[in-house]
Amino acid sequence: MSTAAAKESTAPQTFTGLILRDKEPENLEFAFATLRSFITPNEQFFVRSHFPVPKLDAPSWRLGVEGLVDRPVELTYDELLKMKTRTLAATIECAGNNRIFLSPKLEGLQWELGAVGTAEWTGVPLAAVLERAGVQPGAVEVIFEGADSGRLAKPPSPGNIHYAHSIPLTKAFTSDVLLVHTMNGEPLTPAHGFPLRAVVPGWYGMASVKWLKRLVLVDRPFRGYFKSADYTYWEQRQGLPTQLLPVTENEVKAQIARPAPREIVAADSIYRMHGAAWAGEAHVTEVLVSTDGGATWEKANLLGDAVPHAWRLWEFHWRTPATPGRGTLLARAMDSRGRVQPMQRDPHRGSYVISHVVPIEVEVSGRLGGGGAEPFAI
Ligand SMILES: Nc1nc2c(c(=O)[nH]1)N[C@H]1C(S)=C(S)[C@@H](COP(=O)(O)O)O[C@H]1N2
Ligand SMILES: [Mo]
Repeated sequence: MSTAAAKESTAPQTFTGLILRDKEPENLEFAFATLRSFITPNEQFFVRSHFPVPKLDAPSWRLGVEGLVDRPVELTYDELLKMKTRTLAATIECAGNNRIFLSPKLEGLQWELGAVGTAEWTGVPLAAVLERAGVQPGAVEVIFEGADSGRLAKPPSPGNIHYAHSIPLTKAFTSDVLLVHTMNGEPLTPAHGFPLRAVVPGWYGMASVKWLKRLVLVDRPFRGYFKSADYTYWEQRQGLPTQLLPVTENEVKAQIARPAPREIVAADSIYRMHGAAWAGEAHVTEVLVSTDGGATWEKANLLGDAVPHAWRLWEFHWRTPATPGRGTLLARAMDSRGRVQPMQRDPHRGSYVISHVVPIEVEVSGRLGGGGAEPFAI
């Protein structure tokens, strides 16, 4: 037999790829129906990039800390790796997740359920880096500037700009905001922000700036493109849209992983439904499931332990109807702040923060046996 004979490989039992939402720049969605564990493997973690991935190499890369600081600092990759690290699990959800469910259709990437994932992030607390530079009293925000850039055509066009976002110092000095170099135990991949990215737990993904280049301390809220022209919504007062506000913290939300939209499930059987729920800076206290289109609700089992800033997996054993036909499944979360996931879309949120309960339509079939997703590890 030839020594060159390649090992025969078989397709894995479960889908491990990503769904392509845009080719250039590459934007990839996690196939949410394949949710099987609390941690999303790196190869399945969604990718959201506005510009092409910048080519950065660790030896020449630097992180600058500038603006209202006592001493501007420049840190190398090796210096950052030597600093004391903190590791935590956090969920990142893109503010455009679920956009495909909106009607009428809105501009932007048509994410279904998978512009969300949970990783174990390791990095240096942002506070430690800010302390090295010494933050001056007048500073109120830190701007994260990415190394990626491009031209945005939509008027009024800012021309060629870098991706940038900011957080207030009150958030920046909380211990969970990290400058991350390691994702699920591996160095960041280029798509996820190598060599260094911010992770801002509890906030929508746009604040977790990848390919960090500079931290800039400023004395008034940053109103750059991605905090004024994009990632904003109209605040309503007395029935008037009074000002454009930036998208910040995650809302409370539950999603159904299985059944998937239009999945065919067996009639007259027990189907193990499962999914995840998250609540940004709060924690999920309850997930309710309706299998009759919202007429009645029952409690789902919350799995594992509550982890701050991370999703909570849940399951529900559904006795499927005896008669074949269309079924509508709903999941609804509540959190420790008393927030209840809304049933209806708030039209004032524009094309972001799509957090209302999304009905999942399934087909109940008399021709199938069994049903439900395999149990998974927490
Ligand atoms: N530099 C930079 N950082 C960025 C972005 C970007 O386009 N450029 N996209 C943001 C958005 S909108 C999201 S949802 C998250 C996605 O992180 P991921 O690609 O690692 O999943 O990165 C954020 N950080
Ligand atoms: Mo995003």
